[in-house]
Amino acid sequence: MSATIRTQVAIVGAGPAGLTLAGLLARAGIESVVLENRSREYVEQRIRAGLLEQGTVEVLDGAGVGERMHREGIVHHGLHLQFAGERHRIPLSDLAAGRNIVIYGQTEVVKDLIQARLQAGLPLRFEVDDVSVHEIDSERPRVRFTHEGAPFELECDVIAGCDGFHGVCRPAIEKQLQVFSRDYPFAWLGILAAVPPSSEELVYVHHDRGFALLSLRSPERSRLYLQVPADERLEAWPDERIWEELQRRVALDGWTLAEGAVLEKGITGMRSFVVEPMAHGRLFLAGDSAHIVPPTGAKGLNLAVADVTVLADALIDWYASGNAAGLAGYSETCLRRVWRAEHFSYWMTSMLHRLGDDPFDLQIQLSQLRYLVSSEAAARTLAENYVGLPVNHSALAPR
Ligand code: FAS
Ligand code: PHB
Repeated sequence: MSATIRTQVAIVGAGPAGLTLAGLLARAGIESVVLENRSREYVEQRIRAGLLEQGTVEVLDGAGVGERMHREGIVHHGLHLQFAGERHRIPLSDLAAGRNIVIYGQTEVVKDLIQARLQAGLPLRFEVDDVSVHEIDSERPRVRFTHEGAPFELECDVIAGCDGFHGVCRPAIEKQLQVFSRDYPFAWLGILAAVPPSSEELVYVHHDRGFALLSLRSPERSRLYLQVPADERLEAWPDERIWEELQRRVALDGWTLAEGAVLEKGITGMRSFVVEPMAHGRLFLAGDSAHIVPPTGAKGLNLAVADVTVLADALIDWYASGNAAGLAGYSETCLRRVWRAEHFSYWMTSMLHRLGDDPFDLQIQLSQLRYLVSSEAAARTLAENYVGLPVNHSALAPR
């Protein structure tokens, strides 16, 4: 016999989307229960995104978790493109109305959101199992799950499917969805290294051996990526080989890449993926459950936060005044930003990665890169997409 619990919004998934949504709703006095199938330790240690758009920073401030982000986050006003033995800076803030980006790992964002949720004594259950969603076409949807061996039924008004690409929420409405997708013939091998970054700002490297990216997590921790074949195995990449390949791809006269102990390494597949619509009945998908971008544009985490800002805004209106227009328009509103980020991520990925052996591709890429570093209009296109379009903040407006 299941125990029945009740809330206003059931949130499946405690990643950036689910946790940010819970925080925004709590600030507006709307109850939610967050259900996560992994342990707290697992979700807090899962190394993923590293770069926050200014809009994301503002939303996290609005969710009440900005203090450590501002203290430890590193503000960047530019990035570098490297190709054909040259390195060129793109002055992002100068080109994008003063907007900037902040280097602050997704692990830290998740830790801050979990800490705030638990400190407020609000419901967040880790290590739940057998999650399933039901009655989403009714006004009384419910989520069934087990926790610590006991069965539960969570009655709610709305379910937020924030359970990522491999979750259970999108499959629950897959018959109502149109899928758009593209898989890439390469992946990223990423490392976290105990060495100060050799470049203060990010460097995106186009090289005939393949793409590389120099990023960071702190003044003491570098985050670096290498393009590898899509089916590459991590075992084929001992640390020595990783550093040797990075040195070959990022070499630049008068500059050296410092090496250090590899603390973590992993391979991330590359795909573009969108489902339309992002909602059906009382189930609303947000973040990776609805869309995936190749990480070249650093959009995944930022899109997830933008989705839940729209959803929070719509829910606040609905609960406050019965106005369901925001919920009815949720999918269309999110998808405008999603497709803009999908194109930008596809464009950055196609421009910077080795696509194969066709010399035509290489010439087109070099032409695009040369145009970007010689035309202010071209560079502005990259800058305004990279720092991100303003996020609608009405969800955070004082009530
Ligand atoms: P998430 O996947 O982060 O969160 C979903 C949560 O739901 C997880 O905690 C999961 O455990 C939980 N869940 C799943 N099934 C469940 C179930 N049945 N019941 C309950 N809970 C369930 N983006 C970037 O911008 N830059 C990057 O460098 C970058 N690197 C990445 C590397 C990897 C390996 C991956 C997979 C993604 C990367 N991303 C990157 C994208 C990533 O940051 C996502 O966009 C971001 O995590 C999206 O957040 P959520 O939508 O919350 O999904
Ligand atoms: C990261 O630091 O993890 C990072 C930065 C920029 C990207 C992708 C990943 O485009």
